[in-house]
Amino acid sequence: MTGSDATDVHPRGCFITFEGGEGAGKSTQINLLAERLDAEHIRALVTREPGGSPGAEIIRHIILSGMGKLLGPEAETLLFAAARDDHVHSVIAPALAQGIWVLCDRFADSTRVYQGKVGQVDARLLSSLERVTIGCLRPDLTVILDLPVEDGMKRAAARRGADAPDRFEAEDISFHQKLREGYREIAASEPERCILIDASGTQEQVAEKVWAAVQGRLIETAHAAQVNPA
Ligand code: Z5A
Repeated sequence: MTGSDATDVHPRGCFITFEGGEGAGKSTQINLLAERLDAEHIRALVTREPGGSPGAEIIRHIILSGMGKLLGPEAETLLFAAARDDHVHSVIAPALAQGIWVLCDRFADSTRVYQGKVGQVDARLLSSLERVTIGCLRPDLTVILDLPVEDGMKRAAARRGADAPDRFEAEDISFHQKLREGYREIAASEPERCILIDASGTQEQVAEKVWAAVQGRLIETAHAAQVNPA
């Protein structure tokens, strides 16, 4: 497939989100996927949440410093929503409209799991905020990297070295266990959108599984639509 093929068969870029617990390998895999898409001449933008736009990066700093937690769970949720609103409207939606693929490290499922399932923030508040911030925008594919909690925490600690843990890294093991359950529930309830990938292999083994999902669910589907238009 060439770059022009990719945008021709899919006028709007594909939107892929990566989710999972701490240290699951999202950043690593998103960058490997971007390299693979580049080799296929598919234009892709790598971004992240919270953050991804200048305004949202400022909010990220406030959240990860622990300041948001001091304001309470609802106010911290509003900070995530404000960051997402800016990111979606100034970065994600314009890129997709230009046919650029967007690979986002965490998105709305993180709010559902961290603030909803684990943080117990009212589901009505979460769904109202989701409606305002993302509207009808849904990922075409969500890759959920699944890893035993202890392994993810070990990976994250090794990467962090002597640095202090951030707001979420500092939470205890039961918090991270609930996160894992929350992601597995989402994967089971939305199989058309989500794929749960065992992230315990080597980076290369995991990358092969991610690529197989992207090829099977997005690239081949786009080809089929081109060959057999509705
Ligand atoms: N949050 C929220 O509460 N609500 C929301 O709506 C949103 C987010 C959007 C952002 O943290 C925090 O915000 C996040 C949820 C919350 N909290 N946590 N924790 P972040 O962006 O700073 O961090 P993160 O998203 O959790 O990612 P991470 O911990 O940095 O990990 P990762 O991206 O999944 O993993 P990695 O950096 O690719 O890999 C970690 C290390 O493992 C690294 O040294 C790699 O080289 C190594 N690695 C990667 N893959 C492998 C394999 N396969 N084998 C061995 N080692 C590996």
